[in-house]
Amino acid sequence: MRQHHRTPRLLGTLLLVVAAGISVVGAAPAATGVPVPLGQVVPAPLSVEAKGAPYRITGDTRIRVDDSPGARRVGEYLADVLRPSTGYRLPVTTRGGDGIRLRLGSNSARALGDEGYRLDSGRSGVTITARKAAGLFHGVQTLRQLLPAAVEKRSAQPGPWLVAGGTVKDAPRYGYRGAMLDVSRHFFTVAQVERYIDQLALYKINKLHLHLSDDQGWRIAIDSWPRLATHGGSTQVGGGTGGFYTKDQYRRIVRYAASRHLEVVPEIDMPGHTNAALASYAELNCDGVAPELYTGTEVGFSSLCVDKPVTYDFVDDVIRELAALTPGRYLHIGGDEAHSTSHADYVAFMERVQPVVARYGKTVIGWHQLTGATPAKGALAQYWGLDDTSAAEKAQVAKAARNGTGLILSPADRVYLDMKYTADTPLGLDWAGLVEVRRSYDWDPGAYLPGAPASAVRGVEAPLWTETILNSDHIEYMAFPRLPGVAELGWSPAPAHDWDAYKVRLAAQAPRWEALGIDYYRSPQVPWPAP
Ligand code: TNX
Repeated sequence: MRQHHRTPRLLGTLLLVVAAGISVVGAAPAATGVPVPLGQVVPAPLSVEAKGAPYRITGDTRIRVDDSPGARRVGEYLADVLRPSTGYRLPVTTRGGDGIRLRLGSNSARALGDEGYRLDSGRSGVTITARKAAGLFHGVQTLRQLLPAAVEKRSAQPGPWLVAGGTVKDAPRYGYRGAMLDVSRHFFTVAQVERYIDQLALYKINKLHLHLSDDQGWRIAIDSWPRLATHGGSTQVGGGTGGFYTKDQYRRIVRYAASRHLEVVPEIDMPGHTNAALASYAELNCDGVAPELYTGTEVGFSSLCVDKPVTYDFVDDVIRELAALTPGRYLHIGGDEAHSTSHADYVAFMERVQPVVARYGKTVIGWHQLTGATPAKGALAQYWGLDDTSAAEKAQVAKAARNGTGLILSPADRVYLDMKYTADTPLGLDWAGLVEVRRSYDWDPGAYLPGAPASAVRGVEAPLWTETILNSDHIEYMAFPRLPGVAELGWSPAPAHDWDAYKVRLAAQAPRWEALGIDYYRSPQVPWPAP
């Protein structure tokens, strides 16, 4: 079965996978002799050609990696996924031969870029080829989805473990495919963050944005201002004990994310959303009086004191220490809902703070209100408006985009994972409206913001604000099934976008989530298999 035509120039040609969903009916057969169809993957790959006999993983299978640390690490990761459920030894070796092969840097992979890969499957093996370890890692996520859902279980399952024959060529539409977790409104432990990272990796998300400070809590240790964490981190929404990451814990999150090929984007929200900092140090307040800690959910009442020199000592210290902990390119400085800062003060503040980020070697990201000031050269603006955000506000963002500011799209009435699905959703908020699964998927990032050039769009991000989110079950119920759709918007070529095909591929993911213990919302819009 041929699902599309061979494309002469892979990356230049946006044709492709409308076909990926078409031949797919129903969910993945649970460990029968019928392999998962090659196109039944989320996010939809660039191209899929089903052909020839399947590969069968057996007790003799070896994972054969190139002799490089990056390839070996991906091989060990794959072995960790496959060993418990298959019960096989699956040694990782640099010797050639049949089996699962992970190869770096061949000619055919070059065209697929830093995150792309090619997967060839046939009787003698599965070969994943990529230019970089990140591509091998994404190829391994595809391989996981091509195996029966039971492969995700942590105890031995019967199999058989077949991978359909053929070729997948794949590369992302956007380089920025993010998810944000608000660890300020409610604090989440390192283990909870790592669990979410694993779920994001499954869908080829490559940025984890951590909202590390807000009115309700400061969550990262800063040595030069220790009370930020010890006092500012001591509570959360609802009055619980909160918490913060020590520098070592933050480094652990960064390392774990890197092992899943995600880059951490830390955010310190300024000049508003700063009550936790203002409560920790009286001198940061214009009147020199520290407010009480705050455990409610109102926004827009706090501001750093833009006229005070100490404010910029504080900002410099925080950005310097956070930049030193963060190997990634970006540092997010918030800038949203500064309702208690005058416009002139906001502009003056951003003029002074953006160069500090640059001085410590990072690129600024700000919420799109940053476009009301002058975004620094190279800065990215994260758009969180709605369909009915005013034309003037959209025009301001579009104008910045035409002047070179890159855009990350997080429209709140599409991809805010804290919005309720329906009026009955027990968790979440509804200020941006109700966001069912189809609504969150059915839009095009390339054509979303009127007047913004498609080339300004760097990608998409799904934020999860946590005013109502207390634990991993809550995170998962709000993220699944919307998160995989946002991941597909960020990864898959525009012509692959098709709700009717997508909803069938999405439905086929449910047995995987069940095997992984991921709680999810069984939206009536999706043709789920029986549980
Ligand atoms: C708006 S979006 C906020 C957050 C809230 C969120 C709740 C944005 C940049 N700011 O402070 O947590 O709504 O949905």
